[in-house]
Amino acid sequence: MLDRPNPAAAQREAFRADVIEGLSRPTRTLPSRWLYDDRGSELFEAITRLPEYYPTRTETSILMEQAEAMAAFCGPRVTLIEYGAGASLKTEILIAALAEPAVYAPVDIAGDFLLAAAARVESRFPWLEIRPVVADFTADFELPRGLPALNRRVGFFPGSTIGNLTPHEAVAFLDRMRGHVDGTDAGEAGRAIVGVDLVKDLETLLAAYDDAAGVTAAFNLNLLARVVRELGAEADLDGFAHEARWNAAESAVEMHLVATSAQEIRLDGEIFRFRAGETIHTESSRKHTVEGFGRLAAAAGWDLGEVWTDADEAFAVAGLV
Ligand code: AVJ
Repeated sequence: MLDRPNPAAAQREAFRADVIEGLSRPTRTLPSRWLYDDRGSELFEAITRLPEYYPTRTETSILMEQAEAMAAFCGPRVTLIEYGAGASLKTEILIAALAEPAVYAPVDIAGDFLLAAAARVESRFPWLEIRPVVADFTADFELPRGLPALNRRVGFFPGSTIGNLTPHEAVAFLDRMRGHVDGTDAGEAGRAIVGVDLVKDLETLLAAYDDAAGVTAAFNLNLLARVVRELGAEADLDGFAHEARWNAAESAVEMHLVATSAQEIRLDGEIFRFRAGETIHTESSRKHTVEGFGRLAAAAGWDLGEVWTDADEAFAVAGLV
């Protein structure tokens, strides 16, 4: 029999390598992308509906109010390239306002998820040409040849996912996106629409990542549960607690798993020891100012063309030109 690549096994080994590497560091870290297994994705969906978690509902209301302006910003005959196709509800608000014809190219690493999202969008917008792209948008990737260019390409990156990237990674991402959208047959320069969560009072920020119902805690602890469930590690899940912290130097809300007493995690013959109070850093969610985001965009060759915000300026949707 031929050797076939086994994506599930490859994923598990990548997860194992990240866990061993991350727990071996002096500051223990687990990459936030492992938060999103099926259970984690479900918990994140629940987070977006929490009273304390303002970003999703604020961004959605900005899109609803500004859909016409954003569609005008895209222009006629647009190819909309969405990075990470998990946000189809928000995408549908924008697509509904676009002029016909248009092309929608959702990019996502999870093929099943991508095709399900594409099918949903297709049933609602039969006039739309849909070209799903299976790729890891956090890595360097090329758009497939033959993706229609029509008049203009617009990169769409909602959800404030840009906040999970370091400034260096954010500039690299924005630069790569510019490469994807520039240079169509019609010669129009590309554009982008990016959701950015803004700096605000600490009470609001921390509550958004430490809700009263404990959903964010369950989301964070699920990562350690995965280490036990999928990698066969031994750990006391009750010995770790969720914590949201503000890192002023990085302008980021961080999620940590704090050892509430001395703890050990055993994995593959290694023992990772924690003193009481030691933590595993699981996510950074950077908060920007409009000016600060403008500087990141400028470093990637973009200008801030439009900035759409809510009345409280809690969240911004930036139109890059
Ligand atoms: C999906 C990355 C935008 O950082 O706000 C929500 C993830 N983590 N609560 C965010 C998250 C904890 C979310 N992003």
